[in-house]
Amino acid sequence: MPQMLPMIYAPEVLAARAEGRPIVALESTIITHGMPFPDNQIMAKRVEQDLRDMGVCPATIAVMEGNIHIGLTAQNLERLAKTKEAAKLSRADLAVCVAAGTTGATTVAATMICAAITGIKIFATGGIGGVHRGASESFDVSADLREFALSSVTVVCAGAKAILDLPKTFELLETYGVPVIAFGQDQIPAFWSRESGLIAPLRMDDPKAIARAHQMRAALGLAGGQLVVNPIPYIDEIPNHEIEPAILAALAQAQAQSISAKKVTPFLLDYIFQITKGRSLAANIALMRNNAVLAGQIALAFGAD
Ligand code: PSU
Ligand code: MN
Repeated sequence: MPQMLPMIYAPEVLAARAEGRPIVALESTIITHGMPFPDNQIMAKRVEQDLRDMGVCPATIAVMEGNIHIGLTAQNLERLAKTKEAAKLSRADLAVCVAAGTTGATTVAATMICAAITGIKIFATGGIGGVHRGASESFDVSADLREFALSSVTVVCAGAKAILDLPKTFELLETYGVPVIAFGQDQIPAFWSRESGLIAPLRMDDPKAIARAHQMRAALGLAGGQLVVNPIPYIDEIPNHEIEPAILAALAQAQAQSISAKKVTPFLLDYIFQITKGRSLAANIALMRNNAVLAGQIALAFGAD
């Protein structure tokens, strides 16, 4: 590992490394830009504890005052959950934030980069970025998609949010050579809903098979990771016909207010949260916990290597 990088490992991550216990990375943009305080802090703590209960070490990743934190202490997690100053970091701005000594939360793309340089193979998130609806005009395509083709980390998510253009998102992943693996069902899930109407290119029902495929990709010398799309539990799902009107209202409002670039995803999430009176947030927390558990199972299947 490069010595000159300003990395700070949480004590529990160092202990897990020393004892050969598996580690799962977690992102921080979902904390700073994806959910309001205090739900964001409650969610992050609960997800971390879910992993500890399985014997897996959580490593929430964020940049704080220029240091790349691999795992956050409870105090740092609270500071991050409360701050309104954190930048939203992707591949383009991660190095600038570290060099400038400022604070930023890592998106899926930036979390993958940090996980890869520290040798963490598996990462759990809620939803990934993707091709936005209207992308043929706006060219708004999340940097997350290209990252799956570059950083060798297996990412567990609940699909792409239905605020996106799902067919285009998965077409682009195919172009980039990213394995998209539906867990336990044939369809790609759509974040708040279990079904998207799209059949996944690959399906696996066993976390061990996902771990083996990850290792084989590495053995073949293929760059990039795998994307595991894990359906939200039945009891927590919001059916498509119920969430779609909220999505359309949010998209119309984003257009009316000329919201663009990095602000789009947080704006839409917040607006949908307001319209659904918190139901979208409850679903988001449930699917995040569900993804962490699957990531933990895959991490246990990897073993300590
Ligand atoms: N999914 C969520 N909440 C979030 C995000 C995704 O449920 O906050 C964040 C992730 O960090 C993801 C980012 O990487 O949104 C994508 O942003 P953009 O569309 O600007 O690339
Ligand atoms: Mn974007």
